[in-house]
Amino acid sequence: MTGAGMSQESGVPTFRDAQSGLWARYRPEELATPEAFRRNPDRVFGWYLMRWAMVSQTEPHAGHRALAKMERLFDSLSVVTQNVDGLHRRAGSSRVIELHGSLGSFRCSSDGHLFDDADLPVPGGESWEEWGPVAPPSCWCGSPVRPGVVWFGEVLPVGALTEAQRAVAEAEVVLVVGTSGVVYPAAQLPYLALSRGIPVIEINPEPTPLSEDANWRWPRAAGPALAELLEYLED
Ligand code: BV8
Repeated sequence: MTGAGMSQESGVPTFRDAQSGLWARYRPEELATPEAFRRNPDRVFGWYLMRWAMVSQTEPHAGHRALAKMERLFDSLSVVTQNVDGLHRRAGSSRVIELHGSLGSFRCSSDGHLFDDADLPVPGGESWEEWGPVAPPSCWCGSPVRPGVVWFGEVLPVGALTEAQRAVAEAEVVLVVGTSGVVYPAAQLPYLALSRGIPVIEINPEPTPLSEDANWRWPRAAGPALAELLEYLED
């Protein structure tokens, strides 16, 4: 199970890192909600377009690649991620459960059908750091296009959550990598494993609410920890 800390070494700011540039004045929780989109669609849509452009320029790191290689060592390894940056798939993982959707899947805010990202507006300005609010394009039905992510106050995709719960409940071991464990219902998943006596290992340089309950805490960054684990497993 991974969180935003899994992508930190790829240069993607974690969800609770201070926002940078123009966005420094907003907390993510103030932008990642349906109310924020209704109230100020240009500001919210601009933030997601900037984030999509940013992650499109990043690369998976050794930790993402190690998880993809572990999938070939263990045919039942699944990656349950809270991240919306698509880096696990780009690293080669195929069994990826995206609990909170994906930055790269823009969709109609009414009937949810996907919007071709080739038709997305490309704001002016030299680079995405200078991008500000951008008016969302309209779907052919007239509704504004929205990012294909799960906002705070929205339910998670039922299939993804059910699949994640099954993967955790049937696991032999659960690695929890790079999450502060404050966002529910995702944060509940390690406790589902613990309630079944399934060992939970936390990989995170900082302690979290899970640290006391996990069977083992490895205070390391995701990249070196997962690369070292892969080396050990391949021996
Ligand atoms: C819902 C997409 C039903 C958008 C995101 C109890 C039950 C159910 C719901 C709730 C509940 N209590 C409260 C709620 C409501 C809410 C919630 O959990 N709020 C929190 C803030 C208290 N939950 C919801 O709204 C969910 N919906 O439950 O629906 C419902 C409906 C209505 C009313 C009630 C219930 C939907 C939540 C999904 C929100 N969308 N993302 C977007 O990205 O813009 S969540 C967002 O936070 C990201 O996905 C992010 O991944 C996620 C969690 O954050 P983390 O991944 O943990 O990242 P964070 O920055 O916090 O931490 C990084 C960690 O990495 C740190 O620990 C750091 O030490 C570590 N780290 C740093 N560097 C490294 C590292 N680790 C390893 N290596 C490194 N190099």
